[in-house]
Amino acid sequence: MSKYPDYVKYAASVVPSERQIKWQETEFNAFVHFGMNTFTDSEWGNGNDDPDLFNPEKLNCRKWAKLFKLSGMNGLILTAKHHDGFCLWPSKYTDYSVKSSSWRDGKGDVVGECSAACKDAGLKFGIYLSPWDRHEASYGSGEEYNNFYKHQLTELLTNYGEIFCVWLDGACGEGPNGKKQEYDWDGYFSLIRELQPEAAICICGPDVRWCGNESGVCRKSEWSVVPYYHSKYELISSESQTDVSRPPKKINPTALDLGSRKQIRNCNKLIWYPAEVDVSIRKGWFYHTSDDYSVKPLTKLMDIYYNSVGANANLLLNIPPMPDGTINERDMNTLLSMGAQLEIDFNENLAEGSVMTDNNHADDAHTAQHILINDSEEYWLSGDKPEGSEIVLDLCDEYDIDKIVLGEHIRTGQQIESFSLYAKINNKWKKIDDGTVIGYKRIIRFKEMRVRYFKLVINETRCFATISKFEAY
Ligand code: FUL
Repeated sequence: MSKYPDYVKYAASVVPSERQIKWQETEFNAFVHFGMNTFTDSEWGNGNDDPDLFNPEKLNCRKWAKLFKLSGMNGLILTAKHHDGFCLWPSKYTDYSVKSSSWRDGKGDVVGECSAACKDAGLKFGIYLSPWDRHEASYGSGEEYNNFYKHQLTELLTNYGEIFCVWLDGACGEGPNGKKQEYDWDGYFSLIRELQPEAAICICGPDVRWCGNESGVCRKSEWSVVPYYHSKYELISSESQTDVSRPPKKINPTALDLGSRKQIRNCNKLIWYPAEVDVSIRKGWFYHTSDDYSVKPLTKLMDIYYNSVGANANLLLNIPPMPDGTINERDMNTLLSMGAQLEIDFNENLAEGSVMTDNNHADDAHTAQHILINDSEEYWLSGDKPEGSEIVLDLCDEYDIDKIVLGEHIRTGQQIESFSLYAKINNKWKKIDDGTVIGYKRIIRFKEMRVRYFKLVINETRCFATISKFEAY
């Protein structure tokens, strides 16, 4: 009889879809909250503002895209429509859009300009389309509104090239007497799948999980395999924001562990549901002059990066443009220094061209040396008894190192449950760190030390173990 309980074997067999892998590989993306709220100095507009207020005189999405690219980002998600219902593209299905403003004589299209700018800059492009719509008269009617929403989705998913992500949030601030709309989530999802099969449906959707707060942190152990019910839209909506003045700052203390053995033991359906951390560079999601002094400093942004991208989650950092359509100098300078810092931090992988050995591998095609081949399909795979496996990295000389980057070959699932990292100091192995989740990426930071050898020990796994990244900086 196998030593692994069935529920562990089941968890070990859950793998990501290709679209989830592609999404995960984007790692760090920009969120752009821009719309009517930008001009009314608000966060949640009521849907009754004059379209003429929308007038971003100096809008040039190429400048946004260039800045985000220089900041180390790989994609951009634009709020095509926020809760107030004002559309940044000339939708055929409502007049509450750019076409009713005198901006560019009603011929402007922010979504079009932004998607073209992203394409040119080599960024992926995604859309946020708020299901909650405070302007649309059919909102609350049920089917009529669902059809309206699907028409808008269709416009966005057919006219603007490849979309890598559709970001749906569950926020709704309708009070007890407000209009309640029964969203046809399943209908939305199948339409997205039909029109853009590669697009990840995030947050109120089956592909990507919200980390549970808006302050830029994820869990210490951010499992990608979690009980299926975490992806149920009723649950996600019920936990979403209902009050504009109270953005969720902390992860619900009862939801700090989603995927350990304890959480999955009695669960009959599991899902690959990786986490995303969304946070604004400023206090608000939209631009407010009064937030100009709340721009997060570089050190904070770098911590957020290491605690998300470095902890098996993607980072979606919001940068809200000003009413003239440009990005404030403070945000711009901080972002540029973040891009430069990332370049410095990951300037040269000193593990390249070095030697990796192991005490256990499945076959000759999966020895530790395969980790060093620059191809995500080359990886180390444990043989029998993965617990206690060791991989030794020999840098062939001593270097000053302060970061090790590890990654599992997630295409074969998430397996590692506990690991330890050692460095050889004065001929003795010294433990640098212990951890649980590695997943797609785990960055371990420590005080700089002069080292030639590192050793990774796999203490516990689900059914086997893989490593596809072991880098030193
Ligand atoms: C929330 C919204 O209510 C906020 O305004 C913002 O768009 C955030 C990203 O999602 O649910």
